[in-house]
Amino acid sequence: MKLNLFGVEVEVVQGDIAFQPDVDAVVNAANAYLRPGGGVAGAIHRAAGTGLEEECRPLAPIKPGEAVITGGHNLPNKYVIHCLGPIYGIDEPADELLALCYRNALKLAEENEIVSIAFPAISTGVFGYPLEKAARVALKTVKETVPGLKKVKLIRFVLFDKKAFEVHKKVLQDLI
Ligand code: AR6
Repeated sequence: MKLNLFGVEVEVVQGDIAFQPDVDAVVNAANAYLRPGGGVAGAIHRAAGTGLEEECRPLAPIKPGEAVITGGHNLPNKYVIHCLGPIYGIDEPADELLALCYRNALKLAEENEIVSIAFPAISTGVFGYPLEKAARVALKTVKETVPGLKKVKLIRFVLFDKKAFEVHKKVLQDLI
């Protein structure tokens, strides 16, 4: 599903964040130490190779809501933007910290003249954020941010499973 908001394509697809060869940047649902882990971080670091971990080391640790940018190494993307989402029930206020991830990632994208960017559903795996709540925060934040974007023309949400994909599609439809 795809729609145009203020000249920016906002798209929701089912797929693997580590295999998005047609976008400039992919976003990592990182851990504070920017190390490989499970889920998205594991997939991104596996595909990028150990050079990514080395580039990440001096940038860590990061705080919930923060984002940092690196090269894509062996990924098909020029950049990786690493965001630390809130651990649900621990890092508060969760909705504000999650929104901050998306805002900070898009800010870095603008600063680096990134035209296309793909996000996973940050915090909805190991960090336990309820899927629909997280989708509402993510898509609302993107909707609020797009009018100010000058460089970014495509924002893609890449959902791993069908359920997450359906939830994000519904939330995007509700927002318009
Ligand atoms: N592509 C797209 N989405 C994925 C993929 C993939 N390859 N793999 C999982 N997902 P998570 P978090 C979905 O746990 O909750 C890591 O170990 C997954 O189904 O990757 O922010 C880090 O090292 C879920 O909906 O990120 C951190 O310690 C969503 O992506 C911690 O987990 C996010 O799941 C971060 O936890």
